[in-house]
Amino acid sequence: MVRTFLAIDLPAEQKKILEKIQNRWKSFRAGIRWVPPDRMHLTLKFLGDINTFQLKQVIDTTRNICSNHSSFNLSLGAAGVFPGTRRPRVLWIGLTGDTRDLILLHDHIEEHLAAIGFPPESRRYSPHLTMGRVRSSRQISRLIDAVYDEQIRSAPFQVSEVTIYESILTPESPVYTVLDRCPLACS
Ligand code: 2AM
Repeated sequence: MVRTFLAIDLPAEQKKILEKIQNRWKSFRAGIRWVPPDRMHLTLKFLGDINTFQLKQVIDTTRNICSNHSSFNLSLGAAGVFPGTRRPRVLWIGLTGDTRDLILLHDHIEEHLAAIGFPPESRRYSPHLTMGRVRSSRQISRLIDAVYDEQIRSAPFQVSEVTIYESILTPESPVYTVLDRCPLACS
């Protein structure tokens, strides 16, 4: 079985910006498990454990969907917390730019993967980059104020492929391995 998810990778320049923001947030010394910037990605669909036959179907389906979608541009957007400030669990950064293209791509992936047996998410898709996960309430309210005050500026980056990842869980942190890269059509 392969623990699989589909994601959009970020260019090095955006990861640098995210690292700088994260370093500012780290200075609050709150109880957060931080996502290392080199591992940050925009999840499109988490599939969990699938077998090798299903993986082949997922690769074929995703490649087919991507070949029918043009590449598009995104920029880093405002920061926030999930599910809300009263019980924060995830600190995230959002996206701006061609978000309609992103949602369309996501919806097609949901629809076509549902047709091969992967149930669609019941929750609405909220595209986000997870920066950290809350582990304790230590210093959390000061950090949350800083999250909402964050002014994020980034140049647009082109999204030109969807990456299929394997996620291997280890006691320290998950290890992600690229299984396939599915190119989007040229825009
Ligand atoms: P997150 O950033 O919102 O936590 C790999 O685990 C990726 O799949 C993570 O980035 C995570 O998104 C996403 N994901 C979505 N649902 C998940 C689940 N039930 N278990 C683990 N990861 C999940």
